[in-house]
Amino acid sequence: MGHFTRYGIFNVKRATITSVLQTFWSCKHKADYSSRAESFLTGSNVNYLEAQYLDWAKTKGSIDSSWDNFYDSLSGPALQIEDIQDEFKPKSKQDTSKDKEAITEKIKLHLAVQNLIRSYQARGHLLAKTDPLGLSLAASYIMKSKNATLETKGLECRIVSREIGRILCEKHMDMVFKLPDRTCIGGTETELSLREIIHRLENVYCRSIGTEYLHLFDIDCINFIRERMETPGALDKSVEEKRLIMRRLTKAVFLEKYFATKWPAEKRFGLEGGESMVVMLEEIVDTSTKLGVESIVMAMQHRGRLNMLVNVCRKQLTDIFAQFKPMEPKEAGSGDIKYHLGTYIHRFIRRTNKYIKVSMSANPSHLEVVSPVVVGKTRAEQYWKGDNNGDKVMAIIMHGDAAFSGQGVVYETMHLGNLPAFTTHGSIHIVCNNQIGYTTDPRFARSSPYCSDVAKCVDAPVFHVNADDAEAVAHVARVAIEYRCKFKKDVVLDLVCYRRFGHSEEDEPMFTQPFMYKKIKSMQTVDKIYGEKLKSEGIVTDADVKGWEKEYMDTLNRHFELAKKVTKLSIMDWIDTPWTGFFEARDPKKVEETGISETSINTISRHFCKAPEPWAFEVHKGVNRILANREKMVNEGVADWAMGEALAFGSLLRDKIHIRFTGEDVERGTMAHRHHVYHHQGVDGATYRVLDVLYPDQANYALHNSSLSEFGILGYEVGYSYSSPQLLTIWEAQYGDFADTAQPVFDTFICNGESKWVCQSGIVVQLPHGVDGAGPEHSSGRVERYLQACDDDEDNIPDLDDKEMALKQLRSANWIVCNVTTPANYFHLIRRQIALPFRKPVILMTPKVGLKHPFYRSKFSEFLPGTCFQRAIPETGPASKKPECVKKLLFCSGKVAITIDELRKEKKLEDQIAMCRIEQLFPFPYDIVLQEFCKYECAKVYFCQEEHKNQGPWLFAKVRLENLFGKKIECISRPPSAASATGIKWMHAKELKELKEKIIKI
Ligand SMILES: Cc1ncc(C[n+]2csc(CCOP(=O)(O)OP(=O)(O)O)c2C)c(N)n1
Repeated sequence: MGHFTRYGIFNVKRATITSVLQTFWSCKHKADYSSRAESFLTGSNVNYLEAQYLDWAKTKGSIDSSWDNFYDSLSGPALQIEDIQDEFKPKSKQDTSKDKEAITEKIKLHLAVQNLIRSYQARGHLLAKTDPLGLSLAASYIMKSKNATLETKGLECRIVSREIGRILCEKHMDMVFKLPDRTCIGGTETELSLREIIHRLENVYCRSIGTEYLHLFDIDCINFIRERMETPGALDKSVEEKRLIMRRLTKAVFLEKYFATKWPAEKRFGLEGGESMVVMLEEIVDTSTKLGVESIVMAMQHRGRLNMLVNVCRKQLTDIFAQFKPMEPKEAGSGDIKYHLGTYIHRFIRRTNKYIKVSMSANPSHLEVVSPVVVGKTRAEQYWKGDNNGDKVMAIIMHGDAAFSGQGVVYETMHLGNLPAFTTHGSIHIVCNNQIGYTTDPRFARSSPYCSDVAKCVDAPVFHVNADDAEAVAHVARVAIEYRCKFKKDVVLDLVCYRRFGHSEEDEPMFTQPFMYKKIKSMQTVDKIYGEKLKSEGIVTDADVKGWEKEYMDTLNRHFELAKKVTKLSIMDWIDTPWTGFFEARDPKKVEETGISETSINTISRHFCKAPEPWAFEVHKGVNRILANREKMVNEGVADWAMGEALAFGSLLRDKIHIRFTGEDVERGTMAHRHHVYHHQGVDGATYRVLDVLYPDQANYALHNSSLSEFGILGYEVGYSYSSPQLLTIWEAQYGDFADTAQPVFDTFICNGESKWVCQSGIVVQLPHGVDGAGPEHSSGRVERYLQACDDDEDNIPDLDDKEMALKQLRSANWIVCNVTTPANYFHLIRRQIALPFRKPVILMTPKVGLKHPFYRSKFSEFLPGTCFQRAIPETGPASKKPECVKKLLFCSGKVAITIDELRKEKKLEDQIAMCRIEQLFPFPYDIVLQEFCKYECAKVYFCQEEHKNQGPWLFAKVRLENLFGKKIECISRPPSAASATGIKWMHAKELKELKEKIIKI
């Protein structure tokens, strides 16, 4: 057959599109026509085109209009095949075979050039010289994993361009090719020689910057980055900019040198080898002010933190230097080491004449735990500023390379980026990639060429940059901030640097990385490298550089002298989120009323049991049943757990307290007891949010189901809770034990954040808890863990005659641990969080069976003014009437109270067994407990729990009770166990039977 055009003119009027396309397809095999047409009409494309044609024929406008011409021509009177032929196809029908070959060759070359350009865009980063040490190349990683020998010169190039050496070779280098639309390397030129194309692509993609962006879903994002990277001259800097970069480098390098000279043996995790991070941050801060950002919330790891505090956050040098000497602290608390402390400042940016607030969050040693915290904080600040799109407030999170690739919480943080209730509208992540984690090489620490690969699963671009090329560093910083502000999406900057010294200043890196450190010893500092460059360009003189160095050294010396005069350490000076005016405006000795008026109870409870109008909103029948039950309870003046909660939330919202409540499935409630959001049964996605429409001018109720992440979400909510005292933040675990996967947040923020950094949080953590036959992992909220972290001294019983004892206990506690058994007590506890003149985290064991159990009910009278949170609930039944007859006094906490109560009723032992429920386990209610102990003089005293003996509150309560009573007490519990509960029904029943027998044994 030969040539494509031999099929001549097709009349396709009555033919189906398939037959036309299939004819093309068969031609493809017979004919020798362009490979472009070939790829256009592949078998699968034929199917696609047919389907699309049918759509188009049915409804014009149903597909993109760019297809109109094509299909018009197919369905027109006659189709000229030539019309849809490749643009490279000659029109003449008398082509010779020589012509054809030439044309084919030309097409092949053009396509190869197009592919080549795309190859560089997609994979150029693999060849980028981002490692200042020149020891590693991303391409080598891939070569190694393919078992190829790296020494095979030029082989790495094939990873990037598969065309060079195969289709394109030296003889084509001076041929001129038309540039496709999808590149900006030409600038105003539309065609370039192959040599020039490669040269420009190498410059853009394979020098100091490795850009990963073609994986992005949004073509606008791709085009934006392409344009910022490829446009000729994009990386050029003005003289002013260059001089500014030089000055910034001088400061960064000289500060580290100063530390090293003055305190050579002091741990500070110096930035040496990565000092251009200061240039990166400064460029971001400057540019962000131009783009409307008013506040940057930052977090970072240890590496170079002091330098960032000084040169970016503008913390007073005096304060930093003073931290190097031992000083008595002004405030109580443990404080923290200098490279964990936070700060905030309102900075004036000269380049833009604008102010910006920059804060650095205090963070613990556990790497990356601060990441979710800081995004939560950012979101909260956006909320308070009414910044719904993240125009004004932005997060910057800095990471180490080993931690960024190793810690799962990085993903748990980044995956929140696009969730409506959690997004911060794009964060900037900066990896201080010194290519080592303590003593471990990346090749033993991750399974991917880059430490930043987690970014790919959240659709974020990554810019790898050689830290020794300061201008490239400034350039990617600017592109990143512009990208974030335009698209409101995460972006990652991977600053590839090295660590000039050991992990800390005490370490000898030659022990473990001799080869790398031999190379490092030969490296010049980045200010020297850049200084030489600028001198050779005639932009600075030696005198300029020396002048800047001297100027900065003078400043350092001046502050060094001032620091000598500082005699006391004030942790307050390092606070990162001040609550201006809150403490001053409150009476420190007063807890506000937690009870609410009858009218409020009425309004909230009636609203909570009312469905929306049926004509407007169709709720599920089951919800209607629940509401009917609620209404019945309201008519009886009784509240269950859900109602107690609604009364607490509703009244706080009325009082303008913003509530944020998240966790897995919290909107309905895991056990389907809450139902704060109804779903329209006939309209997809339509919801009715019950407590959002309670009072016309109420505060915002941010109730949101969260992703299935405990570590990430709890960290986030802790960050949110730091933002303001006029806020109730609650995180609820699906089952209490799931909080285990968020353990670092408890250990490093919630339980000791105030002690380390004087930053208070009123977060409430709700942990469904109870041994009720649900198996090992759905039973226990592991209250023993939280009790073990309480910071009181069990040998030190407070002054029980002091009327302010309870408040003083609370004030000095690191957190509050409760297991409450009545809806009214839950209500008062929640409201007390706001009524206190300070903020404390609450760890609350919440009920499961109790949610619907009649024992867990309260009368409305228990919510009225004058009522308050009961730290312990003494016996009020028959036993209390004749205390001298009581044989057994059981102290307990939580759901076991139901078992005790039911049993003694059943066995008619109500007058012989007294029960005191300890609702607030920490701080321990010594006063109430002692009163009960004294009241039942003849009774034998036990602590009773349903948990296994080595778990639950027993061990915590035991020492306190024994110290208080001055005698030993016994425990009634399940036997010790490794698991928190059995998963075998038979075993559960047996254990329960034995527990019950012990309870009623007189
Ligand atoms: C969760 C956690 N695991 C381990 C450590 C101990 N540790 C502190 S720094 C460090 C190395 C971190 O390497 P990288 O993230 O690359 O940061 P670099 O110190 O190199 O700047 C390790 C293992 C820690 N602080 N936190």
